[in-house]
Amino acid sequence: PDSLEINENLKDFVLQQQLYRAAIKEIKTKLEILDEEFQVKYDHNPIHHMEYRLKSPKSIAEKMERKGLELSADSIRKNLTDIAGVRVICNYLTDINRIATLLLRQDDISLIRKNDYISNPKANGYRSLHLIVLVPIFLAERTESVPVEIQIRTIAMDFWASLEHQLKYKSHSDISEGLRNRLKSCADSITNLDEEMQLIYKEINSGICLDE
Ligand code: 0O2
Repeated sequence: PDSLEINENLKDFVLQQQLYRAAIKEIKTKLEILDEEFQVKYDHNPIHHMEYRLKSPKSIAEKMERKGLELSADSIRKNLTDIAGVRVICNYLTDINRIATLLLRQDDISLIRKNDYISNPKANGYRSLHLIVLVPIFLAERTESVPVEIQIRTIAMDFWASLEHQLKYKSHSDISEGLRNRLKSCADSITNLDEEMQLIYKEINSGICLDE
């Protein structure tokens, strides 16, 4: 490619990155507004914290190759829906659906895919609610619908997923069956923990549980 073409490709790439960053900002603001409303109304924050990431060009290229897709801007735009990622770490189990429902109810948000790994955990024990949504970005000349992957999980689920991800990444060969079983058993303990913390929260907040 000549330098003009490289320049155009680069410009296209930078513009695309800006769109995905804008989409992350929109989702971040929407979620912060919901969280603040809950704080004011019910003295409860459903969101513990959020994390954001733009998929790196290297990860984009690897994923396109893995899926056997052509590495062009057009094909990336059409096929990858997780370039913009927002992770929402909630305090309690019930906060997850509450946040998802309130976000999806908004007029300008449309759901393109939902993977509910909480109702249906993955075989390794991974749990999280994944939503792929489209959010409109208003530019000077046009409006673009931009996909964002939102992963919603509790602090406990996040703890497990972060460590499991690191362990998988660090071990260069496949993890043995024994270790896989132990990781799954940690995931089961975490499920029990989440349920128990939810019950404790509910009792304290409905006044059933009195101080001894
Ligand atoms: P990164 O770096 O976190 O973005 P695909 O995205 O095509 O591979 P699918 O079905 O479209 O698969 O997406 P899925 O399974 O809904 O979500 C994929 C993302 O969820 C992963 O992103 C991880 O962030 C997370 N995830 C899914 N399964 C696991 C798991 O078993 N353990 C952990 N720790 N995280 C998981 P990426 O792209 O793999 O990586």
